[in-house]
Amino acid sequence: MKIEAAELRLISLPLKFRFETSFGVQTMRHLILLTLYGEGLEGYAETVMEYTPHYREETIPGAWALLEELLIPQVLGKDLANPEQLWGEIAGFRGNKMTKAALEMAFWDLWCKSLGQPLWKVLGGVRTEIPVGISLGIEPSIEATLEKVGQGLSNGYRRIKLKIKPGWDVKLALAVREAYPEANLTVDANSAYSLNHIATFKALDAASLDYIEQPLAFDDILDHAKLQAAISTAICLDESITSPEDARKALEIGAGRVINLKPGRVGGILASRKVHDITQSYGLPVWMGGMLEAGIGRAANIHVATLPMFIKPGDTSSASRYWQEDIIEEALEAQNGLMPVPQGPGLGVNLKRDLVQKLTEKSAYVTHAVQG
Ligand code: OSB
Ligand code: MG
Repeated sequence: MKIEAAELRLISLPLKFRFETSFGVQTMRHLILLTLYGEGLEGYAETVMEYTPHYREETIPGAWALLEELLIPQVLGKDLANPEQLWGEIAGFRGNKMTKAALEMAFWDLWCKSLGQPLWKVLGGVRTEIPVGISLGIEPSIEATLEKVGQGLSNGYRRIKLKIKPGWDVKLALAVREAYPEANLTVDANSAYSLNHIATFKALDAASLDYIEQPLAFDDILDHAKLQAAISTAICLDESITSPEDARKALEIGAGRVINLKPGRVGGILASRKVHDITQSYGLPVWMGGMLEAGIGRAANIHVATLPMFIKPGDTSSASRYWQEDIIEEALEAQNGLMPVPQGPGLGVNLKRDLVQKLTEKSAYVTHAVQG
């Protein structure tokens, strides 16, 4: 597959809900939509990083420059037999996992389309629908949270994740547990705590949570291991895992017992499969995380979540929860907490071209290969 040209579009989509986490409030989702052209086909990708570096280090302005000036020129005009060969061209560039993952996602879509196969089959997936839950932001009150939890459960979602921050944690979790004794509940701190808060986490044990997601620093595993040894609830790592090696080291030292796998964060789909295989070798589950993806990224997450160890419900809930109108033609909607897997070639989804054109804030067309 020869990549002949690439197009970048900066798009902003208004979220249907105000999404507050310990690191900030989101009301819009910003993304770079990447299209790769080759052999008369189009491969799509959507970036996952935040506009600003509040979750991990990467940013949309940084990703735009890196894609336009370095990554795309590095692969243009080259005949690449598979995604491994794409990595052969870009692996020497360090870091920037989310940006590289976007290039890789578009190549997977293009390549699977050339094979006439859906991505999940090429990856070795085993499911045609995946179990999903929802991630609830920090709401104005416990009463408002209880109402949203109730709605989520009655819509069939299989797990409810509550965002927490210091001062908005134990009371909230215990109140939700009391109201919904049987619900599969988790919390996500997005790195807002330190080991000084061990008492808070010991108190959270009483809420019978399935896991506590990323309590400590975004780049830590050692303190997570200390915390995990001090509490009975499982720790789930999100921000801290940016590669298969991170996953191996974290599980080796007992920094957690579950991984939230976001393909962008670990450097793409090949890396996701490796993280998946590592957790399998430890006999531990993974689940598919989310970054408030629009249709392209949501579809990619669904395909990856068909791998065998994605046992726990993920964050890939119905697109209609997030958007008045998604950027793809297909409706990615869960039924009774199960999200069907698209069956067309590649990602199996098609862009709403008029809408994408209307939403585009800037664009660039890249046709030059790297010099020398
Ligand atoms: O920590 O999992 C997270 C969204 C943006 C950034 C980080 C996170 C999240 C979510 C939402 O929890 C998941 C989703 O609904 O896509
Ligand atoms: Mg998280």
